[in-house]
Amino acid sequence: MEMKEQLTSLKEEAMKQIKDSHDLKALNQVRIDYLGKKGPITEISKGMKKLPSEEKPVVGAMVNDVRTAITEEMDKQKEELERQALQEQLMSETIDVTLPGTAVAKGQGHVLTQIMEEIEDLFLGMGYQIVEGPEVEEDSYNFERMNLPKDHPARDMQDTFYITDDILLRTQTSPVQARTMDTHDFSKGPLKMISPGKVYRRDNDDATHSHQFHQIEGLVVAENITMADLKGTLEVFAKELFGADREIRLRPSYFPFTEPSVEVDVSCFKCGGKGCSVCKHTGWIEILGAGMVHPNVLEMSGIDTDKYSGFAFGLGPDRVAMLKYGIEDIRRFYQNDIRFLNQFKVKE
Ligand code: 2U9
Repeated sequence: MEMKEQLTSLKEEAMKQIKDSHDLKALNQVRIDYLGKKGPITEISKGMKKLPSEEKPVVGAMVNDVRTAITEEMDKQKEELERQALQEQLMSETIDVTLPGTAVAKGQGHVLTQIMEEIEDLFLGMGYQIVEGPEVEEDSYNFERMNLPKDHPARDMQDTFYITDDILLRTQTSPVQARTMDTHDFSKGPLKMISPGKVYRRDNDDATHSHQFHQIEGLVVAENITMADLKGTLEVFAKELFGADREIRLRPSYFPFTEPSVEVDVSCFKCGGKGCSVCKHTGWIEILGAGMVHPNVLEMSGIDTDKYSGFAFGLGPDRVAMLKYGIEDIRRFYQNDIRFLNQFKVKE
């Protein structure tokens, strides 16, 4: 039975070639070679016409079986090749998660922001609230409410950026305190606040002057507030900011908005008071102005001065940062030179 043998060997041959096909192209070639129009299976089908009629169904069934077997084997091999291809692709695309990453450059708060936040935290810890206010202010809040009427000679001390006759860039943050005193409900407890922020003076910029700098002012108004409360508060402040061994001393001074007024020195944090270049060989560094709030200032906010008194103080974070880090030019803070700013990295 020659045709049957032929079919059997064709099947075996095709199976072997399918197994040996290592890519889809080769596999497709096997399909063309065996099942194509000019392939042996088609030839055998055509030759069946010449067979005796009783053999036709037997051979016909065999042809179908062989074709089915080859087709099924091809599908299996195709699946296997695709599985292998996918596996190879997955392997080649593997990410090694243990490789070190690319470092992201991290910034930090500006050195002045760092100092101001340190001071804010300190006063928050003593129960003060932090209040901010407008930089464009009314003359009345900036000067008149600070006991400096329009014709007051002390106004010459502060050259001011006027926007109109009545509107200016604030020269201190005290107007924020005046606004807060206006609305504070003293029946609910004492007023304890600090106001940090930018202030402006019409100065020519040089190593020690900047037309825009920073201030933090503090204010406490309550019953029975005395100079002792002021001194105790500033002592805690100086020790926290400059070290536990620091001492303070008060020298008489004058501000229109406080009476009496003092200038506050802290013992030198560099030499401990012996005298060095930082303290200009005096052992003391001036860091604050302060005093008991002038009764006129309290009265302008409608506060009963028979019942209430207060203390206030002011300091310049620019100056504090310059002292702390030995920075000799205030303009450094405002030039935004990244090499300067990056020296004040916050330790993690
Ligand atoms: C109210 C009443 C009084 C705030 C005060 C100073 C003294 C002071 C300077 C320090 C260096 C400004 O930053 S600086 O240039 N400030 O000397 N400031 S008492 O007095 C007030 C504030 C608010 C209602």
